[in-house]
Order: sequence, then structure tokens, then C-alpha cells
Amino acid sequence: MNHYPFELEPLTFAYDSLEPMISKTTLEYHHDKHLQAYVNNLNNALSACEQLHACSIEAILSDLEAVPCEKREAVRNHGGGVFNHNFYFSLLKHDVAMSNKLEQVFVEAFGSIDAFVEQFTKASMSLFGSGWAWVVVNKRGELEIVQTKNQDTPLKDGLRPILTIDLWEHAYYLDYQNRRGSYVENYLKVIDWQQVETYYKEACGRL
Ligand code: MN3
Repeated sequence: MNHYPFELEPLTFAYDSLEPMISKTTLEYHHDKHLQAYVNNLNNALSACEQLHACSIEAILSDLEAVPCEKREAVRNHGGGVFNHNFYFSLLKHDVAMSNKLEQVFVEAFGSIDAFVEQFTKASMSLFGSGWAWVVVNKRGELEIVQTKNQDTPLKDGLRPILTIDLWEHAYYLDYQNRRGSYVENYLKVIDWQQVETYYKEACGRL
């Protein structure tokens, strides 16, 4: 149910199915503990904001000005945590290759798949502290790589995400410790490119 009270959406794959790229233990903590905390804190922040109880998380985050100012920071942080994590977990699956059509879209945007990987990795490595790197469809309908800090989302800037990576240490520290580069490299091996294609079609209305 995509409105208040928000619930923890179950993973659609087995916790151990992404090993060794992302371990069962990491997913248990990341999904069951971290995401659950964002869901609880978002519901607490929204409990007194009845005018927002029928709104989707995307609608709330796209218009944070509509959130009462004493709750805005909590909704921005915890609501962002809910949207970002649900989006991230929806992208994960073993061995789902990119279709030729989607590959063509990425090649047109970035020059080649290697160049995309290089730019996405650079954006992931250069983010200081905690946050996210994204591939988004911008207002001109073009693919673009952007970063957000903390739990900010690209939604408030009118950008439509199609791919993301969680760069908080809780996403990778148990498996990779400080080796963010190894995490990024392996993360790209467990992307469900079919789902990325679905998000691209939704964002552009075409492929
Ligand atoms: Mn996380």
C-alpha cells in the first residue's frame, strides 16, 4: 500500500540469492532493520499530518513544501529512506541481462556501456559521506547520472530515477568493509536490467 501508514514491503527474492555480491546478513540488516526503521519513523512523522495520509510517497517527496515545516525534515529524511530503499531493493536480481533496446539507450547517452560503468562508478566513488548515485531521466527526456546526499531523492528536482546505488556504509560494510569500489563493481552484477527498462519506459513513455 503506497500511502500512510506505510508498511515494510517484503523482498521479492531470497535473502541469500545475491551472494557473494551482497550477503544474506547484509540484506537481513539492510531490509529488515534499516528500512523498517525508516518506515516506522516516517509513519511517526506523518501521524499528525492527516492531509497527507492519502498521498503516495512519491507525491509527498515531490512536494515537500506541502509538509508542515516542523515535520518536513523528518519526512524528507525518513520518507526519502523509504522511497530510496524500496527503489534500490526493486532493482536487485541475479543474472538479468540488458536488452538490446536498453543497451542502445545507454550507448546513445554515455557513448558505450563501458563509459556508462566508468561514469556511474566515478559518481559512486566521489560522493563524500552517505548518499546515493542515480541514473535518472531528466526533464528533456535524457539519461543523466546524479548524486544525492543522505536520504534525499531526485524526485524533488523533477527527475525520474531508473537506477540507483545505496552508498551508505550499512549497504556494504559487512561484505566489503571500506572497499566501496568493490561493492560498486559487484553491485552492477546483480542489477535487474529488465526492471531498469520498465522504469525507463515509465519515465519516458517509450523505448
Ligand atoms: Mn541503505
